[in-house]
Parts: sequence; C-alpha cells; structure tokens
Amino acid sequence: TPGHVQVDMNSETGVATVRLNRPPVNSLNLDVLTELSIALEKLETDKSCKAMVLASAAPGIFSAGLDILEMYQSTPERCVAFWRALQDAWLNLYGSRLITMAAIEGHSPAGGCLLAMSCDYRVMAEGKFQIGLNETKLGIVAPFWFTDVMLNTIGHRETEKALQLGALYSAQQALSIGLVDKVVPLAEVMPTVEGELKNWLQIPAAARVITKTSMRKAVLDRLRSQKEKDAQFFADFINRDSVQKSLGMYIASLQKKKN
Ligand code: CO8
Repeated sequence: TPGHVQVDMNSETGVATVRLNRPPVNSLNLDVLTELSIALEKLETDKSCKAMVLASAAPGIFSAGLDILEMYQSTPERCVAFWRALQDAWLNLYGSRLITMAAIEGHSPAGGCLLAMSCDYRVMAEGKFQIGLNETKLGIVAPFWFTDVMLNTIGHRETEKALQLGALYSAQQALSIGLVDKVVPLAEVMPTVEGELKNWLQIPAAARVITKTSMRKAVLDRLRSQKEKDAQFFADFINRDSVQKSLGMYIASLQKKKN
C-alpha cells in the first residue's frame, strides 16, 4: 500500500503513533480509510501495544474529513465501498481496547472531528485551527453514529447546537464545551499527550477496558446491527440531485477561497 497511514511503534513504552499522511489535507478516501482500519486491527492484536496516539504527518491539518470527491459524482457501488471502509475504521477506533489519544495539531472538521472524538482523550493546538461537525454547511446530514459519538462527548444540548449550525470551534471554544480536553501551544501538543498517557497507563488495563467497553457498547452496537442499511442510505442520500448540487457548490467555494 502507498503509505497514507504511518505507524511508529515504541516497543519500550508500548505506545504506537499513527500518523495520517495524505497531503495536503489528509482527506479520507477509500484507500486511507482501508489502511487506517488495517493499521488499527494490527495494533489491536499486538500484545505489546498498550496505547495509540492518532496524529497527522501534514502540517496545519489533523484531517479535513471525508474526501469530498468520494461523495461527488461517484457511483453507488463506490459510495457503498467507501462507506463500509469508514464504518470499519470507526468501529475499530471507537471500540479499541487501547488507550487512544488524538494529537490535534491542525484543522479537524467533519470526519476529522469524528476521528478525534472517537479517541479517549484529545489535546488540541491553540491558534487558528478549527474543529467540529460542519456537515449541515455542506448541505449534508451527519450520520446517526457521528451524532451518537458527539452526544457521548459533549452532551445533548451542545450537540444539538453544534450539529444544526454545522459549527466549527476554535480550540478555546472546543475546550469550553468539552469537545477537547486540553489546549496548548502547537509545540506542546505531543509532549502533553505523552504526559497524559502516563496517567492512563498506570490504570490496570483490564478494568479500564471493561469500563470503556461498557460506556461505548450501545453506540457501537447500534451501527453494527445496521451496517448495510446505513451504507445503502449513504449511497442513496449522497446521490440525490439536491445533495450533489450542494456538494458541487461547496467544492467551488473551497476553490474560490484561493483566488
Ligand atoms: N475533500 C477533498 N478535498 C479537500 C477537502 C476534502 N474534505 N478539504 C480540502 N480539500 C482540497 C481543497 O479543495 C484544495 O484542493 P486544490 O488544491 O485542488 O484547490 C486542497 O485540498 C487544499 O485545501 P485548502 O487550500 O482549503 O487548504 P487550507 O489549509 O487553506 O484549509 C481546511 C484546510 C480548513 C481543512 C479547508 O480545506 C476546508 O475547510 N476543507 C473542507 C473541510 C470539510 O468541510 N470537510 C467536510 C467533509 S464531509 C465529512 O467529513 C463527513 C460527511 C458525512 C456524510 C454524511 C452523508 C449522509
């Protein structure tokens, strides 16, 4: 595979660093999601691995979310395959036995925010970077399991506002609603994650994993029990004329921003 996901395993500490590596913005296409899924599966079964830090190899970006080009003028078959890859990557991450931490050293909209929220702990760089589920701004609707993860992270009231508005928050705002756990200068993100990991690594793993599983199981099972239906819904929804039109306009606005 082309290496869109870099894994560095520190055998001394048992901590793996997983870096998304699809410049310029780490948008998540079928290949990246498939590679991420496989990387997570490997770490899950690696007995020496205790924790995973999810980060980015691309400066200024955690992940720009799903690759919009996978959703624009694509075939229904490709849409279903793409969506299955996203489901699997997410099930592996949210359901992981590992301690998972997101080092958010850049922008983290939509699918990027989903990945970050699916970790156990989030540290974000202060400054101009934004995080949130901005789907409604693209004229699309966050899937029920994105909503579930946000509900589990920031509660009902904040989720209701965040999702309707398609809100993108600064790191400070994200901290104030509990969307991230710590905000530090960019250069301090990794050291802060490593410091926090020390606390988590001290907890007996079996007890921590049972606790994590019991907190997340209902949400995981909700998707597991209707994966195919959800994939079909995505393919149908995304190929509606009105949705394609919104996505086309959004892509044009991303390009216009440059000129
Ligand atoms: N997918 C594909 N291409 C992208 C994406 C993306 N998500 N984001 C950016 N790009 C492209 C840009 O168009 C640009 O391309 P080009 O160089 O050819 O013009 C290139 O990447 C670089 O982008 P920018 O110049 O904008 O880079 P900046 O560093 O200035 O900004 C940002 C980075 C802030 C990330 C900005 O690019 C941005 O806002 N991107 C859009 C992010 C976004 O809205 N993502 C939402 C994706 S939808 C999703 O993840 C969940 C969908 C759930 C579907 C449910 C349906 C039922």
